[in-house]
Amino acid sequence: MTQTSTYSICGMCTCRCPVQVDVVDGKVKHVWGNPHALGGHQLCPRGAAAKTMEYDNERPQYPMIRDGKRGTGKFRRVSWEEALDYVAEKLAAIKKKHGARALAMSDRGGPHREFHKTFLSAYGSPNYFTHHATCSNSVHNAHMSVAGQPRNGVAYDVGRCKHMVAFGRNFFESLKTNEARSLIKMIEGGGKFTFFDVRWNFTAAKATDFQIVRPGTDYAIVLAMINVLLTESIYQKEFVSDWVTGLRELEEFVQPYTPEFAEKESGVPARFIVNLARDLAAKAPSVIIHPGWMTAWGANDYYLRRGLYALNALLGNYEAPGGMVFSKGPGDCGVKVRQLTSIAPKPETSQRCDGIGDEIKHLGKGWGMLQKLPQAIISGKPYPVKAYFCMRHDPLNSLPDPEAFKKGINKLDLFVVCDINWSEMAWQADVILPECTFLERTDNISNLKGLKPKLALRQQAVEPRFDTKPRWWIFKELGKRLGLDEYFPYETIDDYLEWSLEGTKFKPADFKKTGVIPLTKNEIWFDRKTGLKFKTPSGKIEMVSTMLTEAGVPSWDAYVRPAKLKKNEFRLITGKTAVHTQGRTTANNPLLNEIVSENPFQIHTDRAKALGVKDGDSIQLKNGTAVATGKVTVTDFIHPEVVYTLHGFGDTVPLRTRSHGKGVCDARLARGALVETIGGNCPVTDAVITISKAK
Ligand SMILES: Nc1nc2c(c(=O)[nH]1)N[C@H]1C(S)=C(S)[C@@H](COP(=O)(O)OP(=O)(O)OC[C@H]3O[C@@H](n4cnc5c(=O)[nH]c(N)nc54)[C@H](O)[C@@H]3O)O[C@H]1N2
Ligand SMILES: Nc1nc2c(c(=O)[nH]1)N[C@H]1C(S)=C(S)[C@@H](COP(=O)(O)OP(=O)(O)OC[C@H]3O[C@@H](n4cnc5c(=O)[nH]c(N)nc54)[C@H](O)[C@@H]3O)O[C@H]1N2
Ligand code: SF4
Ligand SMILES: [Mo]
Repeated sequence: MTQTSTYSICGMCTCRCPVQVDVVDGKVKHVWGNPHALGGHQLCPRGAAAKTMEYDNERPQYPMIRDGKRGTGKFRRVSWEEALDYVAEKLAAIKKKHGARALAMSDRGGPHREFHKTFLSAYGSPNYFTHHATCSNSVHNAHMSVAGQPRNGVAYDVGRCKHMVAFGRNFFESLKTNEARSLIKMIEGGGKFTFFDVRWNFTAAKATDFQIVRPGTDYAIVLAMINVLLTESIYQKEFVSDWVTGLRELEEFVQPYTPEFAEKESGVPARFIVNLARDLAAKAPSVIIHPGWMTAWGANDYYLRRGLYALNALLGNYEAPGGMVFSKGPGDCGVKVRQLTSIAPKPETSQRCDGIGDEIKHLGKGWGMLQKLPQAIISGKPYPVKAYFCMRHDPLNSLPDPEAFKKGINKLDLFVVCDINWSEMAWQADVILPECTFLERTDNISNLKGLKPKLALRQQAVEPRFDTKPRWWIFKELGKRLGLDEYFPYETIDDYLEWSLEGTKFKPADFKKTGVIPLTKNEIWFDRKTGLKFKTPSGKIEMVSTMLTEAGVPSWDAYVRPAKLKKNEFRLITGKTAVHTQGRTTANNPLLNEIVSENPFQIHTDRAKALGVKDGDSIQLKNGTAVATGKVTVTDFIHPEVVYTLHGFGDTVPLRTRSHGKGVCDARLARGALVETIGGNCPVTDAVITISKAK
């Protein structure tokens, strides 16, 4: 018997917890938390189910080319040579006829994008998209406008925080394991945690104070909290005078938004809002108003997130212990890890097909608005888009209204999917390039940013079980076929790692010992008086944003009361369960599917009575032509306007036998929400559906 342990990075979701993979005789025995990193905490249920994912045969096992009508699942097995030649020939022809910008690529974000982003740039296209239109677009863009920093430009010093406030950030189900642990510790140590949601959940259960709010009214609460801090003059004056501009304009804007006004809108008592603001002021700057994570909520979301950052600024918590701290990386430790993207040429044009940078000047180009891609493909405007490379991403399940998205896909000359699963996208693809799993491959070096930055490496633990390949190989091979070899200067992953670490004192073998390379012994703090790095034009936190003013976009917009719902109408709100990842990553996992395999719809007791349904009954859900039948769960602990369900069910791919046909696809019911908003997000929770008792 041979036993080995490899340190790596979990790939069962995007939190990327450091792991230890124990392998016996070439087979994964167990996947644990890496004892040398992040306190050696254990994994969440999904991480622990990585072994089950590895030994599941229900995944694409070799490259395939479509051999029948799109969406019928007719594919023929081909060699990697043939698949890559096919893709490269088509891409070369498309570039010749329409220019390189005719290729769009989307992915799931994160640090392991280097190989495919390099490929896209070297090919010459600016049309790179992430999944963020349905995740963090509005909060990211809001922070860029307020502080000139991306959303993750700051981390949360939860351990030392004295009062954490969150609006619908479901810490204990929508997990980031280390953050959940820190928050529990903080609460156990006497810290306060105030939570607002539209329904009770496990996070509400752990909160010291919890309020159920009317959906879409959080902005009124946030403006009222700002109002209290300013009218009672209990904000952090020294910090604000050093670092915040536009205070007078903000003060004027929030005048009408009193706690009494917010109470009328949200249902949260005015007294609660006043006391909350006062308690935060008393504990500032060791307080955090969490700006949110999956913030693709409503059309007004951008201003809600700007308001949340404004609260943090008034409480002076930037770079304060227990507040929001600047994320430090290798650069702050004098270390430069080389990335292929740094040697890739700039695309032939910077004009994006979604209009960001041209008609939309206030949003960042780095993430894009994928919801606009189908429109660009169909209209050919601003120019033809003919090919789409979908990398570890399943927009047919994660963006609202898959049928509308499919109309765009149907017009493409080439549609390539690289996945480890039979995703909804893979099922529609022209070519499937199956990647090997995270346990079977080594990826590029990633940064664990924070007060004590580290380098981390996902390292191969076992041999691929099928004819699948890692991304570093796939994009090098595609690049070779298109004459782009020079941008992939390696033959093996070890060559690549050597290249990446050249100029540092580290070697790839250094990752073998513990899986991570610490870059500092002590925490790194910037000087709060002189050293804060706000990358706005003024170098300050801007309550009136120079960038927005130049783009003709107001810095603050009036609170708009959510539309009144008719009888039988509900707002469809969705979220995560602790045992699944998003849509298609784990729904078919043998172990996790056994624990949660369906998504009942939760509604309030009074509404259930009015509809004549009781717990466990079947209901019909309708939004335009989208109709579905699901099971109802009745509870007192949800806002009466809301119907809540778990995201990611209603799988249409027959080869996923455990998840196929189970539950209801929320994305299909969110018809009509495939539009842009001021923050670049899809207004996912603005979808209104009609419910009746199923016949
Ligand atoms: N287990 C698990 N963990 C995950 C993930 C996963 O798929 N599974 N995904 C990861 C990813 S990519 C992300 S982005 C994060 C997401 O983490 P979260 O941002 O916490 O996102 P959700 O799970 O969508 O939870 C959103 C919460 O907001 C509430 N909500 C909706 N509308 C409103 C409103 O108008 N007001 C208020 N106050 N609340 C509202 C919902 O009821 C729900 O409880 O989770 C991460 N962690
Ligand atoms: N209605 C509604 N919509 C939502 C949400 C919601 O709560 N409600 N949540 C939103 C959020 S927060 C997010 S982040 C998005 C996520 O949306 P997506 O990014 O589309 O998430 P997944 O469905 O997990 O799809 C990721 C794809 O990557 C594949 N994959 C996993 N691991 C690997 C790998 O190692 N290599 C490769 N090549 N592929 C891999 C999976 O099989 C899956 O097909 O969804 C959003 N959409
Ligand atoms: S939160 Fe869970 S699934 Fe995500 S990386 Fe960590 S252990 Fe893996
Ligand atoms: Mo997300």
